[in-house]
Amino acid sequence: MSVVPEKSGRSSHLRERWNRLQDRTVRIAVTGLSQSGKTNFIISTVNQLLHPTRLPRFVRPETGEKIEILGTRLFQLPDQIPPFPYLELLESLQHASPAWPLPTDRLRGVRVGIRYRTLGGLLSKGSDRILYVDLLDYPGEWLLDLPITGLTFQAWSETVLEQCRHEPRQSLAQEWLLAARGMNVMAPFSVEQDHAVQRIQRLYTQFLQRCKAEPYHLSYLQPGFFLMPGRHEGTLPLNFFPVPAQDEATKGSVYAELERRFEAFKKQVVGAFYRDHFAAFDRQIVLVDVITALNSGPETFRDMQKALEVVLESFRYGRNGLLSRFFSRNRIDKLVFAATKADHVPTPQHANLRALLDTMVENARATIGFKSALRPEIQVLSSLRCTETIEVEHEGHRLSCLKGVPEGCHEQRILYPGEVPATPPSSDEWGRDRFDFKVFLPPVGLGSSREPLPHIGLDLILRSLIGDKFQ
Ligand SMILES: Nc1nc2c(ncn2[C@@H]2O[C@H](COP(=O)(O)OP(=O)(O)OP(=O)(O)O)[C@@H](O)[C@H]2O)c(=O)[nH]1
Ligand SMILES: [Mg+2]
Repeated sequence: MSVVPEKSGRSSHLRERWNRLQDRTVRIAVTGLSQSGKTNFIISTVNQLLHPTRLPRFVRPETGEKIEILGTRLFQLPDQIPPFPYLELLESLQHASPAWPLPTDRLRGVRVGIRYRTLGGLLSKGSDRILYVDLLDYPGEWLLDLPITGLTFQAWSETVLEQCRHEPRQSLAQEWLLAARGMNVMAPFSVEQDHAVQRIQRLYTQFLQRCKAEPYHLSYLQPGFFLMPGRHEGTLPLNFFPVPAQDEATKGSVYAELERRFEAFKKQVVGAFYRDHFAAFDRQIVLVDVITALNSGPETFRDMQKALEVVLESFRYGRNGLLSRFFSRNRIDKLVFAATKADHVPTPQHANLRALLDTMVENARATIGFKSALRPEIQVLSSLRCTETIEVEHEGHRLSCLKGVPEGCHEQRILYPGEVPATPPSSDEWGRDRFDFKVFLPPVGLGSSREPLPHIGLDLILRSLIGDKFQ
């Protein structure tokens, strides 16, 4: 199978606008913090769409007429967004020794065209229609930077320094804090000073990386663009770090230069993302790896809760919201949150997983006073199902267990993974190593199957994201 490039230039631009007017393109943005499952979601979604006979039944929303899908095809996006390498990634998953995708730190996209017609009713006599489904993969870390745009350099610095007074950040922050305190930020800015700034910025970024990595898995880390710089890597607007407030920042000082770069970061990095990309998204799915957060303990879990509050800010439209700085019109009309890697727990626990994410999102909504007509929908998802649920008799009880190949093993095992709580655990409930959900490897032999990739919940998510777009 090949990917058909969409023609660029004026005619394609006009066709693009016409398609949009006709509601024939739906641009779905896929995000989530790193390793939440974005790339796998896009691989599997494209794969399901390219197996049209196995897609869920769609109906025309106004009339209930059935939709017949005549064929689907892969395209490149018509704009300048780098292509999502679907075929390459699928090949790796389907290899005799399957490999998960490598981490990605920038925006990428792919388009699937769905040719269809309505069955019965007047329109069946008309011509076929095409719905273009654009899927864009971008790091959720970028959404964490929206609140920064409402802060001064001093206010933002104080927020970060306050966070660093608590564990585990306090211990992890020692190196950059020591270096930052050793710098005279009131000194005149010079090439030598710039060298020192770069060094401290690197130490600060390493601190964020350590917070994000094993075993902490913290989520609320700013600026998210330091962790996922994408095309801004190494540029000046990313070259600053938080500094304690100064009585008077003299013109030409290091402090004044850091402040200037911070302001440039707000406009040229965060602003550019919201203006150039976010403003064009029609629908958004946010992937949340609740299971890894449970495994990592109470601090990580609470941190993820805080990150969810910040992520929701990007969907709070209105004249006074932070978003109104970048665009005026509300475009995203559907917002889905999905708990990923649901195959790490047996099927009977999916209801709890869903309820847990629902409560987390509801708590985030309540905390930030999110009262939008855009009500988040909650789903449970495994883009690539790596396990099977089986019932096992144990000491007179029936236990739902998982069969699959856990990471570090070479053969299938049957494991009882423990239970997912339906609500966030209270302080007493956390206990030592309370949760220990295992990671499973992709199934072998996917390449020889004519079936689409095995999944959990993708059909429901697809119905929700594109079902009403068949006209
Ligand atoms: N068992 C299982 N593991 C999954 C699934 N989806 C993702 N994973 C695991 O999660 C890891 C990250 O998945 P990706 O799709 O690369 O996640 P991402 O959000 O694109 O990650 P970054 O690009 O690093 O931000 C994979 O390497 C797998 O280990 C799934 O459906 N089932
Ligand atoms: Mg990725």
